[in-house]
Amino acid sequence: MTLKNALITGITGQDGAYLSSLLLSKGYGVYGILPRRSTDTLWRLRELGIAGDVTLLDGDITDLSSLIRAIEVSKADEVYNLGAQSFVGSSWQQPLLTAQVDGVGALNVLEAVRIANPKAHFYQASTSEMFGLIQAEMQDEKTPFYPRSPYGVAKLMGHWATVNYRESFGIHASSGILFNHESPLRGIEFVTRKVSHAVAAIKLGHQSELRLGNIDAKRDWGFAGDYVEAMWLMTQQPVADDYVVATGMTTTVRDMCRIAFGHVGLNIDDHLVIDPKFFRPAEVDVLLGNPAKATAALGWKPKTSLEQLITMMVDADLRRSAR
Ligand code: NAP
Ligand code: F7E
Repeated sequence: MTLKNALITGITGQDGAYLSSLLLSKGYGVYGILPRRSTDTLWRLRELGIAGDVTLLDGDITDLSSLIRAIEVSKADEVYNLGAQSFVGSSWQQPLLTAQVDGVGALNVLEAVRIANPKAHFYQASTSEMFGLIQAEMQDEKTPFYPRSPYGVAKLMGHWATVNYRESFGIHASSGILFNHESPLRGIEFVTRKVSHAVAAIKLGHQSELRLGNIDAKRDWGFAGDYVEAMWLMTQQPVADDYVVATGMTTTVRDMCRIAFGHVGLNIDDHLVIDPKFFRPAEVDVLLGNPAKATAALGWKPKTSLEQLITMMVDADLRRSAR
């Protein structure tokens, strides 16, 4: 018998897979929205061995009626809105789609909750990209936002819609302002996975160089498996609120690369090529989060160091490439 039911948008993404695994381990019935795609998107759920344990419902966060139906069918007690066009780089090429999915999409999910089950607890996947051009050396829940990409702008709408539905309708709606989190299930277009994949391929002799853009950018990187625990903890609180989830450490892309290359005994200078193609129209130079509120109120702390994370990713890509 399942204790509670959860509905996850973005269930086929990195966080959707780890969150599903966490909720299944807690005895939840896990349902996910599956947007229509012409290619197979279930590889992450398969890699975690849980593809057969979740129930997938046709739907899209740009389609309100599919969301209402999904909340009704799943009888969801908790709704996690992780669905997004999440690649910052693409958001300059597809700003309107990004706004529809990441901004209006979040509003659609909130509306579906309000219409179909206003008692459900709601989680919104907000992001450190909302801080953009940082207004404080260390960013926390009180730091003013200054997004630097169409992605950051769209996510700000989702964030404020969450706050507004909490204040307007009393919905238990929390916004997790999560800093970058990575894993072996990260999409190949994001820099950590691009690096781990390339390092494995170079080590195995399948390629010789890695082309990157701005390696001076600094990010506060954590492990996705740790971060989905914070999402769940937010929806368990008696009162909904917003929380920064981060490690409190920041590292340049260059130093992250050094960890990856060093792990397999390669020298970064022999393989790294700077390619202007990967520079962005406006950059977020540095992000550094302060997770003190999440630690105090939720008892959440990151468990995985950057070294552990990057070596885990390189090892996973070595195994995949060897296969
Ligand atoms: P991800 O791997 O890119 O996953 C995004 C998910 O959203 C995929 O399952 C994707 O499905 C789905 N999706 C895209 N368009 C959709 C639509 N119109 N309707 C329904 N689903 C749709 O992203 P992630 O890293 O797991 O991140 C999860 C969430 O957290 C995202 O909202 C992201 O913006 C946010 N976030 C991520 C980070 C991070 O560092 N990872 C940090 C802060 C916030 P398809 O694969 O079929 O397109
Ligand atoms: O870039 C620099 C790039 O694409 C990190 C998403 O999950 O986290 C993610 O957004 C940094 C940037 O992540 C390359 O310019 C250099 O400064 O891995 P990324 P992101 O843009 O920080 C936030 C919190 C989210 O919410 C997003 O959904 O690395 N960089 N050279 C590069 N980045 C990429 N992708 N590729 C390069 O070749």
